[in-house]
Amino acid sequence: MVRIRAFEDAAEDASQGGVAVYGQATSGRAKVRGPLHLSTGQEAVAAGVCAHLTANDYITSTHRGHGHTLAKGADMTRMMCELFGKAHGFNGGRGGSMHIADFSVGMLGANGVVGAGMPIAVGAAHAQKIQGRPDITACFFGDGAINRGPFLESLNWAQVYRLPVLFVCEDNQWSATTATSAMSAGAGAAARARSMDIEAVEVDGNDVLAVYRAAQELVNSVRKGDGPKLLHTRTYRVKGHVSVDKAAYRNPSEVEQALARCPIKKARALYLTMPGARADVLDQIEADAQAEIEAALAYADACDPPDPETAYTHIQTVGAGQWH
Ligand SMILES: Cc1ncc(C[n+]2csc(CCOP(=O)(O)OP(=O)(O)O)c2C)c(N)n1
Repeated sequence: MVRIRAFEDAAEDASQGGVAVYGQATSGRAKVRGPLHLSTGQEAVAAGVCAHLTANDYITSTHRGHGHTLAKGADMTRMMCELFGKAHGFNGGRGGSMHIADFSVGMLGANGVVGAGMPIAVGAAHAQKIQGRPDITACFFGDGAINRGPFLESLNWAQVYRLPVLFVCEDNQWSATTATSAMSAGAGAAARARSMDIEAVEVDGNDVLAVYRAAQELVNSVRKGDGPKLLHTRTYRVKGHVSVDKAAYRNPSEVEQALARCPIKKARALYLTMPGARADVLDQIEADAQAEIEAALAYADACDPPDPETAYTHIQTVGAGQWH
């Protein structure tokens, strides 16, 4: 959680033209350009779920995917390089924040199209089942995605074929500038899953222990071959929809309440109630994350962009069926 927070804070800063590593804000051009969707305050969902996944398990993610990717084991430096548009990035600097994929850790892709990761997850899980593998796929999606067709199709297909998928609804209560409650009929993701006889569990998404425990049971069950399950995590989107969005459309009091429920603060407080707990251990975890992000920023800043000679690589000439 602490590494994800460090990453999100640094990425936000870099998108505004400041680079935290130098200890000063620079007013020059932003190092990260384009839309940046931050998962600040939602770290417990990624951490609590991915803690139960092996390197061979898959995940699919959303447009807000940095946390899921880091929690699945992806390298922080390569992710920052991707945000900076540099050659060492996961996609050679061509994808940016919303198109990160790292197959080496089973991260099949962030996705700028809401809900589009869901059928990809189900396809991956179908392959896992056909191949008789012991692996599963965890599919992260937002509360807004449940109103799109891929949600219905994916849950249905996964249940009909009893596929090894854990659907994880990261319910941060907002869908861009609209409160999800204002546009979703019924009782939400869990109720819709139950209507298809898919077991669904609802949990406080800011309580990492609660997420961890609920995910543990569901992952074990999916891995055993019990078919798909759904975990509905209730959290909150602390930042605006994208980094430039000041979120003036919402009541500041709800943000304050969410900040008071910060999952990292909550986990810290809980740990310190335990016998033998040491605050210096937690301080060291934070210091390590800070050192790691500073090194990642420095590397990304110094790294070269993709060679202009390769500008047409990975481009398909539409109609000609030919890749360059
Ligand atoms: C198919 C599609 N429709 C609309 C959009 C524009 N859009 C981007 S993010 C977003 C809101 C998504 O909300 P949610 O799924 O709850 O995820 P969150 O942003 O809250 O993490 C919308 C409508 C899109 N990217 N794709």
